[in-house]
Amino acid sequence: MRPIRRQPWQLPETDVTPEAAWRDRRRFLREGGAVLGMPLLFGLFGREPPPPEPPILPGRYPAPRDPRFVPERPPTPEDLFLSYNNFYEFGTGKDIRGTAQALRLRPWTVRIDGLVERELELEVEDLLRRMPFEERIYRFRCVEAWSAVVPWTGFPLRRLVELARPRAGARYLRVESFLDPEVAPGQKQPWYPWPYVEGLTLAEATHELAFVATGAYGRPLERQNGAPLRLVLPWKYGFKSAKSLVRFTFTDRRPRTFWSRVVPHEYGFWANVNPEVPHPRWSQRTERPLGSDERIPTRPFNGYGEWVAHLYRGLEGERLFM
Ligand SMILES: Nc1nc2c(c(=O)[nH]1)N[C@H]1C(S)=C(S)[C@@H](COP(=O)(O)O)O[C@H]1N2
Ligand SMILES: [Mo]
Repeated sequence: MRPIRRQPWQLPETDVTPEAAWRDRRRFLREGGAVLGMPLLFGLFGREPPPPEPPILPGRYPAPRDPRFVPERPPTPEDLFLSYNNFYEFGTGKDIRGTAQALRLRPWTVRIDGLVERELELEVEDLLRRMPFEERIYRFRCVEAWSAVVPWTGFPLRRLVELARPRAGARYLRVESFLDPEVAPGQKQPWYPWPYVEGLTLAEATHELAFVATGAYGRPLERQNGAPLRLVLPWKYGFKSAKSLVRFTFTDRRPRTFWSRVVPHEYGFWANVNPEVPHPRWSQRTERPLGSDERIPTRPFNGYGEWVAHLYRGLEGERLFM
């Protein structure tokens, strides 16, 4: 269904700007810009450009590469990684790079709470300073059947678990993305259960492959890719790798994840990659590497089965693959 067509002088709610910006625009119009036409002007001046922010710990990049993780395919071209994104906070399409620039990375407070020895709240720079950085080139497989090969920089998630010191009853780690509808237009859509939440078992969170990325391609992450820190779980579908995290909670209950709440029969808790288990609306047998038109076979656990298959022994009754 299409909404009634808007008149040119009517703006959608999302374009409402602070008064200061609006006054400047009025002055601009008065001073002769009006001939360009209203819609164009609102498009160009609807948002104040945010002041630039210095990158976070730029001196830590590039980090030494872990030679255990070198996939057979070359990395995805960086410009594609930076411009073809999934980040519903900023829109449902793949072209959210521009919109995502509104995200402010300072202050960025990270909370570690729940069943831990001592709850922590610290600025992202303080957290990252305590972590050893390395580079890992991982395969990345989106549930929509496109894939990438990405040189991430960051640290094993296990290091963060060690810092948190979970108590005996903790069985799951729940992660939460930022919540700020002022900068993230997608979060004004009330039919989504914001903020974005993901979760994994503690056995998964402390597994050698579970990674927290703070950078990619040898420099700090850009906002559209989940700055300042995100998960990377290369054996699971991409939606498990939650972006722009502000909270890590240790709990005894399986977290209700964002996508499992939106479409429970399509996106479950485990979401391990498996070519034999189709999505209800498409096959998962093959994938399209970003930047190519060919389709290549998808592998169980995205090719990381030797590393992770043991995590799921005894769990065969669970819906492990979607
Ligand atoms: N907070 C948040 N994290 C998210 C998403 C999202 O919409 N919001 N999308 C997920 C999906 S479906 C994918 S495929 C990857 C995409 O990561 P990329 O854009 O860096 O390639 O981010 C994941 N993490
Ligand atoms: Mo995805």
